[in-house]
Amino acid sequence: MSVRERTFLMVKPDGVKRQLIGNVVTRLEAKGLKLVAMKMMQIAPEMAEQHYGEHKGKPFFNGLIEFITSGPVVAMVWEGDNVVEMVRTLIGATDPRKAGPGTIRGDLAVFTGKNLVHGSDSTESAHREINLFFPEGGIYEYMLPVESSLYDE
Ligand code: IDP
Ligand code: MG
Repeated sequence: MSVRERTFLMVKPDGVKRQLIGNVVTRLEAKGLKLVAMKMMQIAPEMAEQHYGEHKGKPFFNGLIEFITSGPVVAMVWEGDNVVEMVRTLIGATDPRKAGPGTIRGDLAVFTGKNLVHGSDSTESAHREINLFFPEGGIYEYMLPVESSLYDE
């Protein structure tokens, strides 16, 4: 059995306003990933700066903080084998013009500053981001009836 992981996925304000929450969730559900936490919220500037701390000082940083705090987002935790890498693959490249067809950004977005979703880039980032967005916990454990059809175990 490979390692069952968790990752943080967020539908950004552009995705909420474009009514693509369901589209994003459907793609991950259809893949066989398990949704274990979800909430709609508006991110405070301090939290946004913490979340995107690695980009502080870059030319797009201020615009990114303004954008990510501009409206509600949907924060989620997904679980599955190698889910961190798998979700990044399903999301596609940061620049939607370079994101492959079949990916969320490749299929649904056209501009880097409005690329619909965020996904953790490593297990360390996932751990940090899940703690930042779900400090109260509220992450559920349950079995999917399809798990025996998804995994060889
Ligand atoms: P990622 O979301 O694919 O992990 P990062 O490089 O971590 O991409 O950048 C975080 C977010 O900052 C991107 O999703 C995008 O919204 C925004 N961003 C990154 N690079 C640029 C840029 O060159 N111009 C404008 N926005 C950018
Ligand atoms: Mg990133």
